[in-house]
Amino acid sequence: SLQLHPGRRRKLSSCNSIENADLITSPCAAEARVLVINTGGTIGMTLHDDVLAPQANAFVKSLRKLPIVHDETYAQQTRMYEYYGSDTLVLPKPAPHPDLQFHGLSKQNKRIVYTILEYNPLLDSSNMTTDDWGRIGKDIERNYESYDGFVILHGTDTMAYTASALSFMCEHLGKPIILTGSQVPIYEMRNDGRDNLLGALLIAGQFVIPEVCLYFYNKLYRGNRVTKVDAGSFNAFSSPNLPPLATAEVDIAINWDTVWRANTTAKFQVKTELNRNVGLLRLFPGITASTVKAFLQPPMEGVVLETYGSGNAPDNRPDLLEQLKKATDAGVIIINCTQCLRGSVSTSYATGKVLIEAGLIAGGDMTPEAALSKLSYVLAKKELDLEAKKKMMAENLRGEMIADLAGAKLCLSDSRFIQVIAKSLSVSCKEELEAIRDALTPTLACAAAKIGDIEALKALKEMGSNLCLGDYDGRTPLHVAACEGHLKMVQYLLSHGASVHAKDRYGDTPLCNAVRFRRKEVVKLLRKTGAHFSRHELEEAGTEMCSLAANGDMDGLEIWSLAGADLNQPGYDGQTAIQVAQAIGKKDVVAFLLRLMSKKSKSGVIQ
Ligand code: ASN
Repeated sequence: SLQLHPGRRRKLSSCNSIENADLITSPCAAEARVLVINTGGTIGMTLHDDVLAPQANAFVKSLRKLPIVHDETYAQQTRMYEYYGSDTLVLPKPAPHPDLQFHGLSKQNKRIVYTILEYNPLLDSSNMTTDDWGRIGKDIERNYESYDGFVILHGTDTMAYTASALSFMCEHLGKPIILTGSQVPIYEMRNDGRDNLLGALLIAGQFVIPEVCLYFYNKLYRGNRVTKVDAGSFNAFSSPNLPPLATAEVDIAINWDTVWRANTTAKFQVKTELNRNVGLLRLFPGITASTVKAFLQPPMEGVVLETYGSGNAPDNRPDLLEQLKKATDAGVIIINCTQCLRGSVSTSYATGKVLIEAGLIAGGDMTPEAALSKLSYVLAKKELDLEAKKKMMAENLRGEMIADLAGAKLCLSDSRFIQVIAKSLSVSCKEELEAIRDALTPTLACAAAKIGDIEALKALKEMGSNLCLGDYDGRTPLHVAACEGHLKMVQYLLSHGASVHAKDRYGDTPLCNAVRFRRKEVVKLLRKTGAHFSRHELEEAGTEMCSLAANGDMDGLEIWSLAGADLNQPGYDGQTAIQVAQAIGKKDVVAFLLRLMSKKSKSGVIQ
């Protein structure tokens, strides 16, 4: 019954008018096909002897009677069952949806035709094993080309594990795979199953989101980012470290920036080989070394160690650390994940550093579910040696973590930076791109400021770059533009958030730079915007102006004056510039200084 029925397509292809898509005589124009794999879970459970258990062969029959999820008239008039089989249903025609048109995915609202493949036995998800994950993966692979998207009905208890595992097993995925289920059976009067099923079907059928996702309570999440957080609420899942990929409120709003981008030309395939010698170990105060030792014994090959806070473990427990070190030396891969619901492991504490010394790999902001299934997937890769597997564990494979981009924040010559760029060109998610962008911005913006290329700065700004950021020497684009005397550029920067008070590593502000390079107009503009010398700089200016006076450098004196220096400020020996000029007989300088002073007193301090 899961065969594609090309006959229907061919027969109906004689209908040539898309405008007639809503007429039953021409259903071919706007249909999306979704395969629903029903693995079990509460959504299809009924009460037996006072406990909920899956009910076989009831789901399709029940849905067929629900007009909200099935349009029997359409099915009959288009002879749908003949072509797609009796386990196929079709959603009613949805109201026009502007979002779909906006994204150009579908000019028409599509009919979602969905075929249900029911597993036997149906499982409470507590009974799921890695074999079941493999079965789901293979069924998707087998039917991949016949459907636009896939919905997996699954119990909520282990849904986060299955979603994580499938995200890794499905390599080069190009279509949506959406897991959903419910907290209350769909047969109950008040239930969350109907909404969850409908939402998952609509998204799977109409949006090309090439990810394994989880849809629950009006939100679409990245599957490997979720965890079940509530046993008694319809809002059962949380994605603590990544915002939802979509929200289904009045409109279905897809957060396209966060959606994983296809990064390969390779064909979709499902890797069902999984290593089961993996485990989760949660640290707790007082855990004994023998517990840890026992846990890490062969055949254990990969462990997710759930540590405290930002990836910490006791650094006063050599017995414990020794067991961890012994295991990693023996080739066990241990991933450091936090027990906290939200946040990431870091090495800012001594108690975190000891784990790196013990050979652990930082798991970033991965959920334990994602880390465990990733281990299972990576360890099963027979073609890779241990080092390659470790490297893979530390990398962001499917958006399950924010890769360690610390290197990207250092400088361009850091080879890790280049690697990160190279990687992000092929593997990218919103967070990675933002980190790269932030790392590149200062350099690119300073380069643009140097040549006065406002268009380039505009482009950077449009990317969301912050033009106030300094480079490795703390030099901001405004510093550079001030040095070069690019007045328009300075103007642009000042009106787009650049700070006149930014100091580079030498303590210099853009005003200091403009004075040094004698950029008169820039100095004026900066002063107008509130730039000023520090008190210390103003004191130092005395000596500087004395030597300018001695050299007869009137341009220099004017610049200092424009920049706010007091022409009467004495130098290191107590003499002022005018006294120096008088002493050495530079009458023109004296006259110039007097003119400047009277001009200044007439017009106030700022020119
Ligand atoms: N025990 C059920 C399961 O995971 C829970 C549910 O689906 N709400 O199959």
